[in-house]
Amino acid sequence: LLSIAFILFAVPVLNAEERASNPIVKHMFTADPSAHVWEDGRLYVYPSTDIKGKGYRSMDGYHVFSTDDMITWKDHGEILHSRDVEWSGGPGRMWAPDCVYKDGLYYYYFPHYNTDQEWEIGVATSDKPASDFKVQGFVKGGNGFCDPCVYIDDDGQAYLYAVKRVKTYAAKLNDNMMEIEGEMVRQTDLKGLREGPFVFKRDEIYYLIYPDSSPGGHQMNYAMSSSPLGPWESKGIILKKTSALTTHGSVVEYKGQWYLFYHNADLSGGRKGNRSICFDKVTFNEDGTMNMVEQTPS
Ligand code: FUB
Repeated sequence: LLSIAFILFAVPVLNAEERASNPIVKHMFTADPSAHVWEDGRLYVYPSTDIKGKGYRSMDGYHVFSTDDMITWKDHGEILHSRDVEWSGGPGRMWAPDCVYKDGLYYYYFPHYNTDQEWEIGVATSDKPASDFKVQGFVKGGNGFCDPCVYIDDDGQAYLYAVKRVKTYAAKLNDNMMEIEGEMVRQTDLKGLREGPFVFKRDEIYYLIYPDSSPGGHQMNYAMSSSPLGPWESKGIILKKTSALTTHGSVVEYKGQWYLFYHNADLSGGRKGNRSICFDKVTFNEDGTMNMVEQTPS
């Protein structure tokens, strides 16, 4: 009896926290990690969820993970599912998300199909970083766009980056964080861009990292600019292909060290739609250029 009780109560605890090297989540498949450090001092990762044995179209909900030591990761559980989305066109197609914090609220952006089977960028909000998200609608002016990234500059202005037909567009977001100011403007000069832009700033330089379409496995590239809306100068590759076909990630500084979050497919033995999130250190040169990231093997 004692051993049955142990199994019943121990399994959820083991699943909720993982001590990990790459990949950092092993009890489920995860991809497209967007990493952020919030005011509570923890680093949170907002990935998409891959479904075991299935492909990208089946992706249907989101978990959040967090750490305070880059070793032990807590799974906060599922924060959103297609059934929570009033304007949903049906299950699946919940692709790469992002999250930002503004004036006491966390804004969670997720691409999902509407009833016309077209992409919308959904918006859910919460006053907590990893629970209680409520869908508020979708970004007005964002129809047809996927892979949202939202960046808030030091002056409080928010920018939305998103992808349509393998091109990245960007625009300012209004104060309500749900409407585009003007129109989405094509960001040219992003050599070879395929999808998945992520923007961050370091020492007054804006960086946009993005996957290319390299055959056999996409590689992560980066571009630099002195403005959040470009023009961008493509600088080359920072992550060579992984065991996954796609690549998609984010860059964040935590406790004085910069990291690249990305995914591979080592855990599934290279299965395209069964990816796993990873991280590795990233370093910069004096002129701000980035060095190639070494992948820690799984
Ligand atoms: O995870 C589904 C899609 O695959 C993402 O939206 C793309 O960026 C690619 O990683």
